[in-house]
Amino acid sequence: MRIGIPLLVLGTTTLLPVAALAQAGHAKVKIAAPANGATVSGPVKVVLQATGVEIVPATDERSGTGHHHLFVDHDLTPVDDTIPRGVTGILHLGRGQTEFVLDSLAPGPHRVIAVVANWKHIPLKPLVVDTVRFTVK
Ligand SMILES: [Cu+2]
Repeated sequence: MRIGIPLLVLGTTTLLPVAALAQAGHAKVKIAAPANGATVSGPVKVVLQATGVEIVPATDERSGTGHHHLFVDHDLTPVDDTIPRGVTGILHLGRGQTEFVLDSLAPGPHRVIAVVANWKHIPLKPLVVDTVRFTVK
């Protein structure tokens, strides 16, 4: 028994790959820039950091992966539905990008919501989401 327990603990630790963490709901996204509450000059570069999920092009149909979406001054669409295309204020970073430059934001307050969705453009569950509010000078 004294030998068996440490071996069991070691085995459990080494058998937790990234995909398992994602499925366990540990995937997260953070909008690293702009900072929440910041006042910035345009154009505004949005920088995204995802953990627990592999960010890939939308053509990559594997579980444990996804691509970023930005809702710019736009509310989230229903989370069980496909994120629409061709809608002003909804951006698919479908080539697996982790940065996007917003070059036409008017001066004033803005809100950006980042959501990671799978190759079908359906948000991952539990939601992998972050929000920042900032002001353009
Ligand atoms: Cu998409």
